Amino acid sequence: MSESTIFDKIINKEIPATIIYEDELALAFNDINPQAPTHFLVIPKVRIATMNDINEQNSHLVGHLYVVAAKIAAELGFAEDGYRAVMNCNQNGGQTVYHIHLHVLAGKPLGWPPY
Ligand code: D5M
Repeated sequence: MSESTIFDKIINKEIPATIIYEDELALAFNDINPQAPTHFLVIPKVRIATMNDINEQNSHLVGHLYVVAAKIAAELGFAEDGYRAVMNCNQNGGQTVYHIHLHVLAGKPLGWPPY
């Protein structure tokens, strides 16, 4: 597993992304391969490779991802209709980028279970 990912390049503005929110801890940008009318990712600026690497020391960053997601949901106007926030972990979870990210999907009724 490499030490950095394409998301570091987005954080450092080395490659373009449609950034919709940024603060000192987190960044949110539109997913390049949207799976819903609205699909963006919320990531911590500090790299945590997978959900398995979340611990007592960095869990405040994960909580912050949810705060940011809910704030954007309110600002973009889909909080009341509803949405899904999901984090994939490792191969069976469908993770492809090893820098944790909260997928936020909205804009239509979403299917469940997700297969
Ligand atoms: O999700 C990784 C997600 O990252 C996947 O939905 C595509 C998205 N992605 C990958 N590269 C980019 C760039 N450059 N901009 C925006 N979105 C991107 P996972 O849960 O790891 O499968």
